[in-house]
Amino acid sequence: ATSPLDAPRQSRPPCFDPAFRADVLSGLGGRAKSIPARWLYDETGSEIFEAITQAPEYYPTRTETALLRAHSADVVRQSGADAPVVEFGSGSSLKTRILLEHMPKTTYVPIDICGEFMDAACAELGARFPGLEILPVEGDFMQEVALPSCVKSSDRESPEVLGFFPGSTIGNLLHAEALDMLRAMRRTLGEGAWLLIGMDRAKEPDRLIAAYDDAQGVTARFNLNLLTRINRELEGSIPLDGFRHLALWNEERSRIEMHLEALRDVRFEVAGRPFTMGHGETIHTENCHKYTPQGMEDLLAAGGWATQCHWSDADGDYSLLLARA
Ligand code: AVJ
Repeated sequence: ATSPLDAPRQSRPPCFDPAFRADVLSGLGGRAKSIPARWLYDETGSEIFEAITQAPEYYPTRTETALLRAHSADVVRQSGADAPVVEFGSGSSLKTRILLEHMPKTTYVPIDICGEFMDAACAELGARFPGLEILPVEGDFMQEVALPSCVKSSDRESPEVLGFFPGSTIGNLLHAEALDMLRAMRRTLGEGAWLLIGMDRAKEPDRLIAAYDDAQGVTARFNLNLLTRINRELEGSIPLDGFRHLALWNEERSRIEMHLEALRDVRFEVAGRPFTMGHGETIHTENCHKYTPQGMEDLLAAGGWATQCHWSDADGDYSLLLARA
């Protein structure tokens, strides 16, 4: 039975995480303000991100999708069509479907911190591939994750596992974090496992900036949605018209940075605490690292993964790599 006192709980968004409050308060409290990029992806943020992938300037998704179409058969020839597929992050549906077309009867294991986000993706894939066994695992893939016992590579009876990490999501991480994650993935999947990973290449800054500051303003909405989320979930009073989206190329670190820039001096509260920002001051909200072809293979190698195949498009914009533990 629910009493009126329970009512506010029901309005709590799915996967509400007390870490959001902690990250925002500490991120706004310091001198150089920053909030981890993972908080951009609430329900609205995830929807806006889907719209970004359709923007004409945002080349990564369509380029990676074409690479997957061209090379999935190759991948599966090496891993075997029975290799369990372990996806890090819950199915970015279309890309996952392209791969699974070639292995419709295998086991699919999406790993995501949010079980609720996985449900929809799994239902869709289940309808599409009736022979597919789907075993979602709730967990943080920045650490070793315990897989269902039937999918472990180290079990010699079972086929080798194929890890899948598309989208150049690795680019969100700093070098040391990316290394830790690759090592954790190796522990999760076991020796002999395969990893199919997408990574974006460094290129002319103008094209990169356009991809992260599209003319239609979709990426701007995506970034500014973080402020809306803070206002809603953390009782914030941040003036939305006091900020603008900023995408800059950091040449030294070879990354696009997204920031929210204050357009004037602003003062606001979050979770009952006061904050002030000066005109021009920014909140750093995301890093998107871009790699050289050799840099990708070096990063994978340092994380315990030997590159077996390295595919790119004709313009050399994006890489799809198949590596082995
Ligand atoms: C989902 C992390 C791969 O870095 O390109 C796109 C996120 N941010 N536009 C990327 C993003 C702004 C995207 N990843």
